[in-house]
Amino acid sequence: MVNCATKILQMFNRKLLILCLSILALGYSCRPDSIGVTVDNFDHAAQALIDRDSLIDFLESHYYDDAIDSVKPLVTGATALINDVRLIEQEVTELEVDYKFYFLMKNEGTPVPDKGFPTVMDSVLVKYKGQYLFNTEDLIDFDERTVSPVWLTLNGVIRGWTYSFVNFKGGENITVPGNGPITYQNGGNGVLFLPSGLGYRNRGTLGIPGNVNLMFYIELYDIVQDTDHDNDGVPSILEDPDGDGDPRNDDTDEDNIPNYLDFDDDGDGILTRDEGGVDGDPTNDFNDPNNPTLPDYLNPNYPNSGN
Ligand SMILES: [Ca+2]
Ligand SMILES: [Ca+2]
Ligand SMILES: [Ca+2]
Ligand SMILES: [Ca+2]
Repeated sequence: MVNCATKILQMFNRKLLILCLSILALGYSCRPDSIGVTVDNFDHAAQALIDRDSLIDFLESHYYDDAIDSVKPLVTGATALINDVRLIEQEVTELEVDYKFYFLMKNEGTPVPDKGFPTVMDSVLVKYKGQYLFNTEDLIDFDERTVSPVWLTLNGVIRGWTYSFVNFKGGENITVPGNGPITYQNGGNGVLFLPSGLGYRNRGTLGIPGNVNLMFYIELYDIVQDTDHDNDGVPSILEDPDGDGDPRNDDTDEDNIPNYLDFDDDGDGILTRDEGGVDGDPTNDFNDPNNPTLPDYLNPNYPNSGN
């Protein structure tokens, strides 16, 4: 946390600070090397199987009541969530464990202007309400934000959120200029059903026990397209030189600051944004004849030496 705070102060980036505090509110530190995850001897694969069964039990024994926008115990004549045509199942591998998670897609979202889907690194403006499944019957509220939306960044929240929100789009900002509350219409809207392994895992967090499945009512209002955490001209989603889709694990100059938070990605003393040529885009400059496929901003030998 000391490193994180120092970096944030160095960045003088108020928005990032707000994001970081929001992440902390969700029970996560912003240590970039291991966001919310600690190595332990817990059998996460076994827990994933337990969670898979209990999530399916829950989806078989509950339904979504459209009239009151609420998940309720199944009643005669209602369609169980597991059979609801709006329920989508996805699989993901996280830290070498296979997980299934589910979401009820009520509305995908109709953004105006069209910003498309967020990436796993983008900032999102959301409203949500969270509950955890105490058992297959009982839901416990642990969080509620129904008054005003909050900005979060999808690389810094529980992984179930990261993987779910990329399926939704934002809406249209209809806030009255000058004095109105922030108001959106036609945003993405759904309910997430997440195994503990994509939530707070075996450790839990403030107010949430370990090994509990989570349910969230979510609304996605807006996104920051091509979120650029370090404002160096390279969108965070592209600061992924190893190409595994996860920019959190890339640190070209090995200074313990991942590239997406690093102003000088190759550590050559020249800021990445100053290695972007006339168009300001660092991703399309390849000037080292000895290494013509490596962009200058990731090449510590260009332009300083070795040429
Ligand atoms: Ca960047
Ligand atoms: Ca990566
Ligand atoms: Ca960078
Ligand atoms: Ca540099």
